[in-house]
Amino acid sequence: MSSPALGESVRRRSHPRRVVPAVAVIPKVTVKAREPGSMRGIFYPEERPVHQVTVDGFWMDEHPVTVAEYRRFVAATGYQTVAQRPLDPAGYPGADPGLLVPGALVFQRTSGPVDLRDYRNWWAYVPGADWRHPGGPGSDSRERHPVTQVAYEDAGAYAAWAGKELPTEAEWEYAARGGLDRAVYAWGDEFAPGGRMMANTWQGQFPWQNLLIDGYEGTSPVGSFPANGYGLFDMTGNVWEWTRDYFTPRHPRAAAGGCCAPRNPRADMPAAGGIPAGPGAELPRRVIKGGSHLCAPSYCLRYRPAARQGEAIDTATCHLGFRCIVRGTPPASR
Ligand SMILES: [Ca+2]
Repeated sequence: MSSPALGESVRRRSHPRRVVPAVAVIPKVTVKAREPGSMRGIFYPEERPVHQVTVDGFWMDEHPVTVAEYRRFVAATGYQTVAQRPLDPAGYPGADPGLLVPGALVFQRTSGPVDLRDYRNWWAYVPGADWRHPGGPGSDSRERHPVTQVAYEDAGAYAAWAGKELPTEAEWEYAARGGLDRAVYAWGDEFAPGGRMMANTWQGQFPWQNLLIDGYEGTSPVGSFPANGYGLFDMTGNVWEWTRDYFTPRHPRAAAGGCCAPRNPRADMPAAGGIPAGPGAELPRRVIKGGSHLCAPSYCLRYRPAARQGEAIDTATCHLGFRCIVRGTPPASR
């Protein structure tokens, strides 16, 4: 994982720290609970077991980092994202040389139902796709939308420059719950209370029928849907968000007990079972949270605080972004 070293190099250049507004004072020493909503049949194995942890207070960006904010970082540092760099053929034995060019994964809506077991039916590696052109060359990156096509390293580099950090999974999930203990969604137990859409997800049959009941295909401007109880926008849907924790197929069993909740847990060691990356090598996966505009109940009901997924650290896609936190002393001039 190269983000700490990269972060240091960015910091040493003494660029001014640009900090976006951070709201949401999370009370100190709070206990959160994971409740995967099993009573409603909403439960994926990787969310188990339900357990409690304690997290200290922190400040969190009120919305995912936007394209405009990422643009300021790149303008100040000259930073080049993973998707903008050439690929090393040694790391991709047997790969089509035509695909070893800078690019990223772009979602392609299909014309009809496809085999949902094969993600290649709707994901395409598009040369030239990057944070400026999330849909590929010629596509635009709208300034108030979450930045996408950023790998884990790219998120860490921004956070270091901004004088912030990426949240742990526990911190992210606590913040997403907005004070609602054990609710299925970040706003309660009902997906669309009173018929009101609360987040940018996918309605219809994935990946071919997007009914657009929420008004958006693809990403939406940050803040387009109601904030949660902590004043945080887009903790659900729109884009998945990187956290700093390595992915494990389930939560630690030892944490399932009723006492002695671990304090500020973090997964600092990669688990076995990463993504193959060359002979004898694996790419570790980090936890991503929140779900995205591509999450549909028919395929991926993961727009819930408890839901989680592992993503290879070098992956950049059009539905994955991040936001930052500040631990300790609240920021004075955010
Ligand atoms: Ca949508």
